[in-house]
Parts: sequence; C-alpha cells; structure tokens
Amino acid sequence: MTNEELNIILKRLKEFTYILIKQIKESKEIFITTHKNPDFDAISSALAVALISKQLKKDTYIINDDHNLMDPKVKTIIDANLNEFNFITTDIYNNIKSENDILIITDTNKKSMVSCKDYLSNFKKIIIIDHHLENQDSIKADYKFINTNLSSTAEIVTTILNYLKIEYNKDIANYLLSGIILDNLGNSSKASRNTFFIVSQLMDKDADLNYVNTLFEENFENDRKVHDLIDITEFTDTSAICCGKKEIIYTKEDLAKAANYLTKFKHDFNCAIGYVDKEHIGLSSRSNGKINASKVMELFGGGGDLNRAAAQIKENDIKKVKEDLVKVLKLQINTN
Ligand SMILES: [Mn+2]
Repeated sequence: MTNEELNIILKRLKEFTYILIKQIKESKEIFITTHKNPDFDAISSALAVALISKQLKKDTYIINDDHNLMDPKVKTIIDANLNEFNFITTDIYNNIKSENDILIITDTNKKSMVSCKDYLSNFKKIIIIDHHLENQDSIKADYKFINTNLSSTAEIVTTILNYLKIEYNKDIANYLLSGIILDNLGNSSKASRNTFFIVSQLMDKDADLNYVNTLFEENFENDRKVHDLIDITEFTDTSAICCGKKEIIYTKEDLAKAANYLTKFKHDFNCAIGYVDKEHIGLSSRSNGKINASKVMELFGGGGDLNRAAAQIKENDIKKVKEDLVKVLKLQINTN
C-alpha cells in the first residue's frame, strides 16, 4: 500500500467515524458483537466501541455466547471487565430487545461467524467494522468500514478513538495493542505507517509490551504439539502443507500458529490441517498474495482475506481434505 492509498483509506475512516457517532447518538441501546470464539483483535475492538458508546451515555451491551469455550487468555480480559461493561448472551438479548436497537459488529462481516445470526433482522441498523474480505456470506450492513489493507480491527478502532480524542486507560490500550500484534504475526503482516503511529499512541497511554508478551506465552507441551505438526510438512514448489494425524485434536489457534510458522519458508501458500474435534477438520492458511487464501478457503466453506484465511468442515477423512486442497492449488496456479 502506498502512502497515497493509505491517506485515502484514512480519509474514508474519518468520514465513517462521523457516521458511527451520529448513529450511536440517535439510538438508545447499542449492542456490539464479534466473531464467535473471539480473539484479542475481536474483543479489544468490541471493548473500544463499547467505550465510545458508553461515553455517549448509551446503554451498551456486548453479545458473547462463548464464555466457556473461549481461549483462556481472552476470557481473562472479559472477566477483568465484567464490572465495567455489560456482557450478555444472545438469549438475554432476546429478552431485552426493542425496535430501535443498533448492532455493531467488529472483526468479522460473515453471517455464519456471529453468534446472534438468527436475530440480525431484529436490529434497526447494522454497522460493521472489519478488515476481512467480503463474500456471499457477508451481512448486509447499513453502514460499514471494511478495509483489507489495514492490519487489524484494533488498528481501525484505535484510529477512531484518536479521531474522537476519547480517553482510555492503560488496560484498554494493552488489549488494543494485543489485538494489533496478534493480527500482525508472521509474514502476512499488513503493518503500515498508520499501524506504527497507532502503536505509539497506545504506548503513550502506557500500553506495555511485557503485558502483551504474557498473553502470548506458550505452554511447552502445546508448543511441541504444534511443532510436531510442522515437522511433517510436505512441500511442493509453491506450497507447504502439514496435515495432522487422526488421533490428535488441535485448536484453531494451534493450526494458525503452524500456518504462521510455515510463512518463514517463502512458499506462495501455507496450510495447516488438523482435526478440531472428532467430526470436524480445520484448515488454517497463509499466502504471500500470489494465491488468494480466502478464495481457496471458501471452497472449504471458510474465508478470510488475500493473505490469511481459514475453514472448518464436517469431514472424517483428513487425507481426502489434503488431496482436495492440493488439487485446488494446482487449479489456482494454472489459472493464474
Ligand atoms: Mn482481526
């Protein structure tokens, strides 16, 4: 992205900020949600939007149904904020909903990825703030700021906080810094001049890299498990694919870590495949941009952006998934 392109994006973000504020001001109650199983980018951006809404004296709720399934580190962030912010489930939303509610979605634009997907038509207006590619599954929003050239949703919302000169404390700054760092790991980083400017703003609010590092601390056994998966990677001229064994269950994050690691080796496309439970297989992919990772993962029912994408399918035969992926990659390369 050139500086000129970035300037155009930031001008659009400034215009979107005015729309966002106007919409929040006009509504009594604001609901915020993220993709299911939120990560640091999703949860920090939801908290930042909740902060804006609370400063405008609106009743503000964050919808999250995954309290017991979540990454334990993300859960610690939510638990630390239970007094400051109203976290509710979709069932509670269903009991308190009214006709004028606004839903603001951060870090996804896909219907299948939000837990309140069956209630989307209940909202008077939907606003999306995100950095992932749109596709047929994208939610029809009344207003949206989606830009795949920006590094993270946390970067987008921190830029909004800056435009609005909204004060926030060290904790929020730490969460937002964690979101930005999480989404910039590996070679698929989209860090720009704005990313580093925003990071310096967060550090001005006393965001602390030591705190962020504690969130990314690894458990030795789990790290070895991820590396055992990486050890069985098979390479072609253009791709690196590792495929887990049947007995081993991986988390989405494990697969993402393995895929990130593979970006070290300069292949066009990297993918980690593994069972995420007994009936489902997960795929996590990274691309240098020559192959559209999102287009490839869409063929497996998932999505993402040009450089990072993932999918999860109900399937028992992991070898078949790998063979299908190899076939798809051959086609992608031949049609380039
Ligand atoms: Mn993100």
